[in-house]
Amino acid sequence: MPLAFVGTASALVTTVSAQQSVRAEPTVQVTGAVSQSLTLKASDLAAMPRASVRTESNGIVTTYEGVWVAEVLKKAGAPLGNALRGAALSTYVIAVASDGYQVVFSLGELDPDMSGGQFLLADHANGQALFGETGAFRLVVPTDKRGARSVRMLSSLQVVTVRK
Ligand SMILES: Nc1nc2c(c(=O)[nH]1)N[C@H]1C(S)=C(S)[C@@H](COP(=O)(O)O)O[C@H]1N2
Ligand SMILES: [Mo]
Repeated sequence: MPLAFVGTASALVTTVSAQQSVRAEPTVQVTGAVSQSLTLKASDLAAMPRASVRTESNGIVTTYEGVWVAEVLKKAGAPLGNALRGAALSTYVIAVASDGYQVVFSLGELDPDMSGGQFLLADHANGQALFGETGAFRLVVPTDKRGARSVRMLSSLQVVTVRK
């Protein structure tokens, strides 16, 4: 039964590759108008300067830990601090989630040298690594009045400069 054998073998290959994609380590990417695109794993974020914020939603207090978005963008070579001037001020960042949710932030608001908002790329909540429907990474904005920009399942930060 050579044909039956071939069918079985290809089904086996499909099963193995599907399992590998399920087990793949979660990453968050930084792409677009940066000098260095990044693909960051939890271990990469663990090695960067760490920060934490406290949020309260419906009386539930959560402490998120992670890395400031500005630190991640700085690592990718985005213009921040003294370099955030002129055409660079027309830059925005799309926070893209794996369910298709997308939220736009201006680079200026993400820069703590420019603005008073807090934007944390969180990988832990209350001391536990994020998982499940929140995804491994969440963009937490404790200074916002509503939770809508708190992007769960964050998969990438896409950087776009409007002015050429
Ligand atoms: N990926 C993703 N993130 C998301 C949403 C979404 O639909 N998809 N909804 C947002 C909205 S409208 C709110 S109010 C908060 C709710 O977060 P919570 O479920 O942790 O309270 O998640 C935000 N982040
Ligand atoms: Mo919401």
